[in-house]
Amino acid sequence: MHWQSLAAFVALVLPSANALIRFPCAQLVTERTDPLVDPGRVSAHVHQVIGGNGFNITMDPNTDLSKAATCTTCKFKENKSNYWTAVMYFKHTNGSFIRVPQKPNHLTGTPDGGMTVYYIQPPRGTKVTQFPKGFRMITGNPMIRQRKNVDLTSPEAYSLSFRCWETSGFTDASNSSPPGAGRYDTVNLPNKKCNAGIRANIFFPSCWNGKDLDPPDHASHMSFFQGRVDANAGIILMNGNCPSTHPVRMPLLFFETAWATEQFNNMWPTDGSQPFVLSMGDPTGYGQHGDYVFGWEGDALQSAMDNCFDTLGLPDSCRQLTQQSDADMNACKVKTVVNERVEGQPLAALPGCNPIQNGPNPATMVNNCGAVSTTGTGPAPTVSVPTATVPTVTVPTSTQTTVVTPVPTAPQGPAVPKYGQCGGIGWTGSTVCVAGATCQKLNDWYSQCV
Ligand SMILES: *[C@@H]1O[C@H](CO)[C@@H](O)[C@H](O)[C@H]1NC(C)=O
Ligand SMILES: *[C@@H]1O[C@H](CO)[C@@H](O)[C@H](O)[C@H]1NC(C)=O
Ligand SMILES: CC(=O)N[C@H]1CO[C@H](CO)[C@@H](O)[C@@H]1O
Repeated sequence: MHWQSLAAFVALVLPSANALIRFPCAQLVTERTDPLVDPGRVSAHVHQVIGGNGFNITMDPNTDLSKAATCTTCKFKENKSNYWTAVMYFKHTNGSFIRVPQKPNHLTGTPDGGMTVYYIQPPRGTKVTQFPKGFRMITGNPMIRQRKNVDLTSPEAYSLSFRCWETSGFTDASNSSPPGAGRYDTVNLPNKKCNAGIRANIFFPSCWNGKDLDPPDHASHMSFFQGRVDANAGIILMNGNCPSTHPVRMPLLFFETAWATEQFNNMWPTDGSQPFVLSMGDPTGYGQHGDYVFGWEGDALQSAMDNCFDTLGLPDSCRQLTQQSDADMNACKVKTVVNERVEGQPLAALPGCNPIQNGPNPATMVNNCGAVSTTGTGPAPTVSVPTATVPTVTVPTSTQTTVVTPVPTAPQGPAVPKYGQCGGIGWTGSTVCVAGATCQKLNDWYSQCV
């Protein structure tokens, strides 16, 4: 978002600006796990996960993540929460799927992929309560393929969207309207080329029923606040009452993910149809969803909410919290537990059983397609393994993503930069890391210089 213009907008239009904290979190792991929806099993589709290294295929709600995790990919160390969303793939006209890399958002430093997380306070004077220990929630529905039938002026209608960045500058027009609002945002995936990439915007509901930490549907304990949304402002700074069924006002949790779709703009199909698809086989974008597992230490989040009142949310202005370096964020990783290839090379199919389903009817679950189903004991991955002739996947060098170029020829090239790939089945590139980094195996398919 273009903060100066937002700040100006706020000063002019809104009676009080909501304060917030906003911080980058690098990628922790990308694989088919979802400890909320599919605890203990391989999940239906690929997720990109950020946050503390207490993340696992099963996460006991009684485990205190702030103690179980020893590091986090987020800027603030106190935050051992986990956050995840679907992953975006580019579908080439030849049928191959290539993971779209994530890139750093504006003013977030150099995180290795990942997301920007916001905790937005209600206007001054409204009490905000931090999420309790064991709290979890999901927003969005991966199965839907058309716009959800909600009042189009309601906060929910503005909660999930995509920003089409026309240019990359921080103060440029296509970065100036608040997320979910203005003419550059759509609820579906943009149906045109976005020259500077696409940012996914996910707002969670912020009113809690005060009772359930994580009901079976992971969602009914939360509600959006009430009120009519100003179409030019969206909900980021909106005030609204919580409904009587869900009276407890929590921080408004918001994720931004910056997808480097621009590098595929010269490979669009000639019929002009948009070629991006979310990992659940969703080419519409309506199935966008986000997951949250609370894991802050003690009352660290409450203290930040009660004491940090920067309307720009800059980490430096929240002295209550402890920052760590980008290098330390990027070094926190967990090993994958699902033995399949999900990135770094063209895939013959989306991981899992996720044929593309265009809708408008809800997608149906496909089972028994031969994909890995159970950790350790399932059948071998059916995705093709790279061969000596695997072609080059181009990634921008300016962004630190873990999707790295497989080199078809030389078995040893120049030293691999930090966080680059240095090994894995079929890897023919260099296995030597730059000075100060060592090659660490994350799974059979991927080793990384850390
Ligand atoms: C993740 O779960 C597996 C299987 O339950 C366990 O072996 C492993 O130690 C866990 N990893 C972490 C980081 O807790
Ligand atoms: C499809 O094209 C991409 C880009 O050139 C390439 O990387 C991939 O290997 C191709 N897939 C097949 C099945 O030929
Ligand atoms: C306030 C606090 O306890 N901060 C801790 C956050 O987590 C790191 C480890 O990642 C500890 O070193 C800090 O003491």
